[in-house]
Amino acid sequence: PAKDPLLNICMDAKHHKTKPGPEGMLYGQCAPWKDNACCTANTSSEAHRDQSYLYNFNWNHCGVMPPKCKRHFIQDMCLYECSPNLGPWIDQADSSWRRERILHVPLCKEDCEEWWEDCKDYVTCKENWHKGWNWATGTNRCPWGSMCRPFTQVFPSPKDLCEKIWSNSYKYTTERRGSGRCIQMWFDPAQGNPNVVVAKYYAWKKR
Ligand code: FOL
Repeated sequence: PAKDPLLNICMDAKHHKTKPGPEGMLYGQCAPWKDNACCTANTSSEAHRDQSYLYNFNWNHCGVMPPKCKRHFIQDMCLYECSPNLGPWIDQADSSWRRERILHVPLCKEDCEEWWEDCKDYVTCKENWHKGWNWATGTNRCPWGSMCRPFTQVFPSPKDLCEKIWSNSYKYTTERRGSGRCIQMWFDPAQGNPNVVVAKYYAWKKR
């Protein structure tokens, strides 16, 4: 059978490899993708750093982000940079720093809810973290006139967080982890990558 062009591919973005393949070692929370990844080992370790060269992005723009919250942002970055299973949701991007993006990736309910739950105590000044920062110092700072507010005020529900923070990269779903119907940010690689069957299902639905 012909190979489906939406499966096992990498988006054309800032740090992605041209095609997925084994990496031997990926750093920390990105390790689950080591057998087949769109990120290099170097990108995987940068994804764990504050102010990494990847996007010069400052997580601590309204005070220090607690570790239990930051780990979800690291996991999101690992999925975004490393996953070869986001093909069905690759879309053209109208931005200076990438040609392609992901749009409406159906995120598993638990992954979204735990992210929101663990970040509830943090504070931020923006709902969309992709655009509109003040980059005058080389890193993102809150734009003039935007106030640091509790996370729960900026993102009243898990759906608000997962959908709005990265310009609709994700779609909030009520599908459960392990259902084969939603993408997992977190998984145990001992049982293989659960997102492979999810991409297959949605690639097939799109025909
Ligand atoms: N995670 C997910 N799931 N989806 C993503 O698209 C994603 N993107 C990033 C990180 N994790 C992600 C990359 N983050 C800028 C800000 C954040 C960022 C990349 C770049 C930035 O330079 N923003 C400028 C506008 C640049 C432009 O659009 O031309 C700004 O105005 O703040």
